[in-house]
Order: sequence, then C-alpha cells, then structure tokens
Amino acid sequence: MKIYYSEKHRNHYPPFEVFDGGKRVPYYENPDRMDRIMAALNKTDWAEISEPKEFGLDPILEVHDRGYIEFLASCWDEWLASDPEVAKSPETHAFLPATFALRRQAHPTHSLLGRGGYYIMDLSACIVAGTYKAALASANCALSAASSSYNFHSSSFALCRPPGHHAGKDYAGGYCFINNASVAANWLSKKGKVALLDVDYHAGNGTQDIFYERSDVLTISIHGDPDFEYPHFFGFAVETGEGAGKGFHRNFPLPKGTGDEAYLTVLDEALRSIRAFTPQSIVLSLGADGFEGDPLGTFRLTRNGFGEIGKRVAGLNLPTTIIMEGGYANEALGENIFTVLENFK
Ligand code: SP5
Ligand code: ZN
Repeated sequence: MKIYYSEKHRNHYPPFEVFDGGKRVPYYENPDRMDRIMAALNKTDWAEISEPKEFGLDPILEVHDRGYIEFLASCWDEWLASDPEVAKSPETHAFLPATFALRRQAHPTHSLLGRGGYYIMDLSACIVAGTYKAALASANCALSAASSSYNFHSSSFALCRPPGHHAGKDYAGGYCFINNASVAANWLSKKGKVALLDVDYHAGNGTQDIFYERSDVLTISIHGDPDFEYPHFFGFAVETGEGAGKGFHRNFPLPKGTGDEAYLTVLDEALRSIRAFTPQSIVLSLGADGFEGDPLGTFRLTRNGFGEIGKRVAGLNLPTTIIMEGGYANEALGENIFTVLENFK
C-alpha cells in the first residue's frame, strides 16, 4: 500500500494547549503519535512509504479561504515580531488568542490577535514556527494519497500530522489547520462522486461545513454526541446539508461508553447510505480516539473493533484514500491504525 508521510510535522509541536477550565496541559497531538504509527508500519512487508508530492496552493484554496491561509502563513512571524517576551524564548510560546469572534456581525480586523480570534475556534489549534509548513506537507500527503488511489485504482494512506477534520473553510480548531480529507475529497470529486466517511471520535465539523451545500460529495460522521463532547456546536443528527447539499450530510452522534457492537451497527447504516449514493471513491477520515484507552475519548472500541471497521469499509470495494486524523492513546495507536489498514492492502 502506498503511504505518504513527511517529517515536516516535527516542527509543529506547541509547548502546551489549554483545556476546559483554563488548564495548561502538554500538547496531546504530538509527534510521538507518528513515531508509533511508523514503527507499526515498518514491521510490515506491504507499507510502501514515500514523501508527498508538491501540489502547490491551488487545490488547498479550492477548499479554504485565501485570507485564512495567508493568516496561517504569516501568523508566527508576526507574533514573534510583536512581543519581546516571545522573541526571548520562542520555544516556550505559542500563538493563541484569548478572544474569539462570534461570526454574527463580526467585523474582521487587521491586528494579529483580531485575525487570530476570527480564524481560530478554540485553544488547541496553537500556532508555532513550524505549523504552516507542517500543515502544507500534511495536505500534500492527502493529495498524494488521493492521486495514487485514483491512478492505481487502489487504496492508500496519508499519515497526516497535523490532522484536518475540525478545520473549516476559514478557521482552525481541534489541532487542525488545513482540512486534509476535504482537500483530497475535493480533488477526487473532479473525477467522480466521492463519499467521505469520518470515524474519528470527534464530529468532523470542518468537513461538514466545507461540503454542506454540495451534492457531489456525501459526508458522514460517526462520533461522540456533541451534546456532551467537543466540538459542542456541530455534529447533531438534524444537520443534513443545505440547498443542493440537502440530504448529502449525515451525523451519527453516539453516547459515552459506546462499544464495538453498538458502533458497528451504526457503521453498517452509514455504509448502506454510502452504497446507495454509488460513489466512485471513498475518503476515510481515520481517527483512533474511539479506542477504550484514549485520554480524549469516552468510547470503548477495542482493537478487534478497529479491525472490523477496516474490514467493513474495505468491503465497499472502492479505491479508498485513508487520511489520518486523531488518536491519543499513543501506546496503542500504531497497532490500532495497522489493524484498520491491513484490510486495504
Ligand atoms: C483531531 C482531533 O481528534 N481533535 C480533537 C480535539 C479535541 N480537543 C478538545 C479536548 C477536550 C478535552 N477534554 C478532556 C477530557 C480529559 N479527561
Ligand atoms: Zn478526534
């Protein structure tokens, strides 16, 4: 299986994030996650790992707002130049606004913190020196995987870091900056209908937002109920698309404690929707944070459960572009991802 991975993610490692209650904690979305997955893949005889190809900004700007991408590109340098404290020890700092725009009548302003509060939705999408380049390389992994899936009519894996599914057209959030899966799905949509299935534990709000008014990309997310879980304001079952996109988005919010059996029943319903849509290819937003030991999740999926998820999605028998999203139980992450992927080799 073709796998795309770039070392550029290493320079995106913010020294902290801020949890609910204002608690500063180590950054959960850390480089060790990739090392665990690479270690598991390097033990196989089927993982063909390559550097991503360079696609330039055009396929990213088809999904994201230009002002937002320009903000990501210059944010760190502006932050560094704005504050002598930051310049004294850049490695202990991250750009993180403390005031966020409600988009109702929000007047976009020019100051860096004004743009930050406009383009960022929470306190986990911290920007440091290596963030923008890491996000671009991550998107290039997704595009490389999409192009490989299309050209060889086979499945491929983009080992993306940072992840992408919380990033919308013009905002970062939930460790995500560029929506890798959406960039890949939009690229593939020029070749035929695409179904994007998101099995990360958190609702794929960014992906939902990007395709909400489109009927050529069916988006489905299975996740912890936003009634109790991040991202809190998106991912409810009543959100089914708008305009031309009406009926082409589905959310499956699930309760705390959801285990393999209940999860797989819902997955089967999602897969029936996908079959009825008759797509030409699949994009799978793959998070492993539904795992029973995940520090950010509440589900109880087991390694066997991940094996079944892989088997059932592979059973669609369509070229599948698999995009890495979340998963924070690092000790188990490599094995859990391997267990999904081996169904597609
Ligand atoms: C890609 C992805 O999985 N992003 C997830 C971002 C979640 N950020 C919110 C974390 C809320 C943390 N709640 C802590 C519970 C600790 N027991
Ligand atoms: Zn997640």
